[in-house]
Amino acid sequence: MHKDLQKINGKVVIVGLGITGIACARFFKERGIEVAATDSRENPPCLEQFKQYLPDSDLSLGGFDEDMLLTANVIVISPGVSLREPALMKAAMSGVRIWGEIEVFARFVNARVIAITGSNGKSTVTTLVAKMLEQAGNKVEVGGNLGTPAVSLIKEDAPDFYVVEVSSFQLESTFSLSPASAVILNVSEDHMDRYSSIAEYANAKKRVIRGYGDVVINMDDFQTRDLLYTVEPTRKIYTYTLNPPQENGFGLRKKDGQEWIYFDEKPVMPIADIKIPGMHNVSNVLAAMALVYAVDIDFEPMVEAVKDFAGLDHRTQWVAQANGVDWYNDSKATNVGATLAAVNGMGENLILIMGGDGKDADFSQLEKEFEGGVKLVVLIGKDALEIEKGLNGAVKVLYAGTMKEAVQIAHENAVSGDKVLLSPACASWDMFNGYAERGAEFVAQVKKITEGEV
Ligand code: UMA
Ligand code: ADP
Repeated sequence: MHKDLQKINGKVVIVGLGITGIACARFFKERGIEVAATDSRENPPCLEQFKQYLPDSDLSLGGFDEDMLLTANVIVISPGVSLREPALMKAAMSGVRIWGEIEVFARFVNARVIAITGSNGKSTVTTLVAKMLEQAGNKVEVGGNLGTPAVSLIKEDAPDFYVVEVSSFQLESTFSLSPASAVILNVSEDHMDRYSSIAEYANAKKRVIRGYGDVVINMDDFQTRDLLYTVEPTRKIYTYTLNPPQENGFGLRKKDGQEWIYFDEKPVMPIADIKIPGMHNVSNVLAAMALVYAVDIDFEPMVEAVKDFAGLDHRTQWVAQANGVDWYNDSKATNVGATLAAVNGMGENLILIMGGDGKDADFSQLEKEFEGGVKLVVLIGKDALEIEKGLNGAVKVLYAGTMKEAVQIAHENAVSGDKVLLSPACASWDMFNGYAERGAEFVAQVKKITEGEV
């Protein structure tokens, strides 16, 4: 029997019945462990699946069941649930162990792990790393915050690598993960409705580089650059930067009049061969290269994978051109840092559709950054007014009640040479079931309104 199954020696109580909760419930049930579950919601998304796969298990809904939690040998929490929940604090204080799903993954994983966190760029880098490893002939399982819960990636027939995107929510309750290589891509404000400060949020992210593996450091972000001095001297470090590379690092240099990616003194590829737009994506490519270089992948498969990679949907994705106006879907920009990266990469004559659930973010940085390049902001969603306050009169603002109306307003105001960009800087939950639904609705409305136009 696996040593961690022996350690559990009793019941696992799952907290939260979203996709993580159901994956964990099934994981333990399949290994012969007694499972129970509780959720603060009356009707959590995976309730029916739980009833189907675990018909005999205890279930308590509409609040975290303190009594059930106190009977647990191990509690497994979902990322959407904070460790600060009073019922969980009480259980922890009475000695019950609390593991997040990534902690379960870390204990049972049977191959090398590459782990990626950061405020922005995680999904892009995670996907690119997996493609580079596959290009080099490896068998790879990829998931985590990207969409497939990490525990459900674990197969008896082990792959060569697991590549996991991990969020700060997941890292809070993770302590045994020791990735072969790991990175914190960047730290900018997000999830301020969950954390008391950006320092607390950054500290959660820093848990990704615990363990013994190699560490990849972004030298262009002051929050991550400092890791150089805090990582144990026994660990191998690889750096990356949009400036000339450091020793053992990836960076950019001019070669024959073109900007090239270099590793140390070795030219790797011209950045003109990268399909995904913007300098933030060049930074993402450098991060992915450093992560796989650390596990001994050659330059050739790295470069092949980069050249092939057209990017993920909903990330600064070109949608249509009509009447000389280009439309872009960046629905995945769910915080201010992501929207700023997209806006900076797009240049001038921008009409921006923004808004949604702002997660208590500070929108005042937008004022300075939008001046000049952005000609109109169309606001939707719950925190539209907060964004207008943050803009402080720097840009013209119009309000829309729906995505359809927002697209109509953008269409009426756009002239040839303009770009319309959906880059909300907010979560979507107030109006949609996630960023993908929001992006799909935008694309559908754009297609409808530009139909017949050339
Ligand atoms: N919730 C309750 N009561 C509960 C349990 C959850 O109200 O008892 C709420 C949470 O506050 C949250 C929602 O339900 O608003 C979903 O939470 P969850 O933990 O059940 O989420 P899952 O369905 O398991 O999905 C999670 C990640 N969601 C979150 O971290 C909120 C997914 O990331 C991830 O893809 C999935 O696990 C697989 O790992 C989504 C996300 O928004 C895309 N992540 C944040 C981000 O990227 O910024 C961190
Ligand atoms: P995540 O998984 O961290 O949300 P994604 O790769 O899905 O990251 O990209 C989300 C959005 O963040 C993109 O639409 C883009 O606007 C922005 N973005 C991507 N990479 C970066 C980066 N390195 N720095 C800043 N913003 C970025």
